[in-house]
Amino acid sequence: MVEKLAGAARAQALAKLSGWAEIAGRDAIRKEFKFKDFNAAFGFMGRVALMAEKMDHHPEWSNVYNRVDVTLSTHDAGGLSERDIQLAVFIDSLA
Ligand code: H2B
Repeated sequence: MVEKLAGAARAQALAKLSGWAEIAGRDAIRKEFKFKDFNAAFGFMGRVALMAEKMDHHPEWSNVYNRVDVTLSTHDAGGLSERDIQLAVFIDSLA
């Protein structure tokens, strides 16, 4: 079972990220990515999808043309966990 991040550990984990915002009313983080065109956006999604499968940790996301809106939260934990931070760091390394 994955532990939900809380207190100082949560604050420290979030401090590693930039551009991710906490969502009001739910323990999750969100970031919007903008690309040159649909091809670049979908390529990004493909790379994230491969890592998501490898980690068995999946984003909630939507795509409109060149924009990809990503929300991360750990469903099994009912909130933010270290897994979301790891996936966010990976996603930022691509974008
Ligand atoms: N993704 C996310 N974001 N949170 C989870 O709790 C989660 C997941 N659990 N992907 C995994 C799959 C779980 O449902 C499977 C059975 O391992």
